[in-house]
Amino acid sequence: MSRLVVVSNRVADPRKASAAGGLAVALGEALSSDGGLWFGWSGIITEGGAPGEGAIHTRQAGNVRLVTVDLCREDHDSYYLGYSNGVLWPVFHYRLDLADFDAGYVAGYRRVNQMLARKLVPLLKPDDLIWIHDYHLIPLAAELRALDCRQRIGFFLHIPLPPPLILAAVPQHEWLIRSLFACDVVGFQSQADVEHFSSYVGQEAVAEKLDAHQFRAFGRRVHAQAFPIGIDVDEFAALTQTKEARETHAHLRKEYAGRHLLLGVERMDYSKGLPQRLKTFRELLKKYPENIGSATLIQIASPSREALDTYAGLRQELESLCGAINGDFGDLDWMPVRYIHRNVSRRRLPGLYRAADVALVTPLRDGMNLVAKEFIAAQDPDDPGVLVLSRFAGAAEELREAILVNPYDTFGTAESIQLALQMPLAERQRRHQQLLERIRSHDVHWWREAFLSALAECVPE
Ligand code: ADQ
Repeated sequence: MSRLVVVSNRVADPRKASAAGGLAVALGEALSSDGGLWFGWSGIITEGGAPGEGAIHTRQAGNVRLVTVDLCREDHDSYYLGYSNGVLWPVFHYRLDLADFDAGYVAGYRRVNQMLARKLVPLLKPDDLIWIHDYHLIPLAAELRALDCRQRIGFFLHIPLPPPLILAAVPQHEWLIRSLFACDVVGFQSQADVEHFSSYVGQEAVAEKLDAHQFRAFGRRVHAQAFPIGIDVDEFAALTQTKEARETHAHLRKEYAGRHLLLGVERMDYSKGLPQRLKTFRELLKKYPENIGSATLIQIASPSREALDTYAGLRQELESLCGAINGDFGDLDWMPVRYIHRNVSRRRLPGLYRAADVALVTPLRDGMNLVAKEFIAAQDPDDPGVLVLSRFAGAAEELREAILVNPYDTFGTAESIQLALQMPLAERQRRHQQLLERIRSHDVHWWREAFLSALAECVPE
């Protein structure tokens, strides 16, 4: 059997429950079942090191070998902060207004991808399956091929792929998509992403569509398909029974007895629609005053990418929105918003989800959104909470029984939240059962097997 080699920007010990970050959680699940090699950046930034060079570290974590590489400050700032998170992240989330097209970033992005390729090649075995993840590493497959790497290579994009005219705003768009054609399989989160890929390569690269999943362009053939990522449903459901989760659940249910609890959980990121959500919650209190004194929104937004100005600005905006709602509507014995700028431990999170009557998962754009799936898995089937989900999350393609909303429409979304708060038990149960079936049939194991089977079955050119 071929060995699995996973390459991603960050590497985590799969044996330890991960902190925030859907990718780390999902990859840990995928690798620990058969073991393999996990390769990426160590998270260490060295001051004064030479660009394009970095020390390599190796350690064993159960059946997974973790190999990581340090980055010097200059590489980190251009590859990670600059190009990955200052250009690709905003553009791929349709936020051209937030992109910083500094011409210097792409050189660092390319340099780091070249260095990672150079360090990875000597570790490879001839029949390895290489699985590269996410927007930080789009050119890596092409750099590996340039070093004569013949192994099968798959790439999975965790974030959305925007439509061609938005993608074309990135000055290096052609180079990025051409690099994907160095892979054998390219996976996306949703059918919408595949359609954007198909129209881009059709329009810009005059690609030939060979069959449902095969495209030929730039002199190579690639298999492109949607593989919607999932969670480990049984494991997550079991987590609701840990001591910490039960304590959290019991504590919240006691504190909010007779009241409604709404919940939002995410990294603090402008793609997650947090200001719009708070404005919607204000609208809910205004339009449906029966919620005053009886509905509380717990909003957990863990710190993320704070070195970037757009993220620091978002934090200030949220703090001011929360302060204004609490000031205008709060009372001595009730505060409408409890805002927490921290990570919640993974052992407590399921208890929190289970205690909530309504989850607000309302990103402006999201590749998939695992919080939506975790919320479903954590519910008590006899008395489940209701998922209010943005139609712009990749998860909305699958989770049709959620209440789908347009998060830009604060008025309409407030109406939908009111519906969710008043939904009769039988309807909550029916919707939850269908949603649970959906996340079970496309869980993280399905995701891994579907992607790796497509990769193992492809015939390299
Ligand atoms: P993220 O943007 O990080 O992931 P998401 O899919 O929701 O978004 O995953 C977040 C994960 O981190 C979840 O497992 C959640 O439980 C955890 N988490 C988030 N905030 C937390 C907090 N405050 N405390 C504790 N845990 C927290 C990217 C893409 C998504 C895609 C995933 C996986 O942006 O669209 O679904 O990768 O592919």
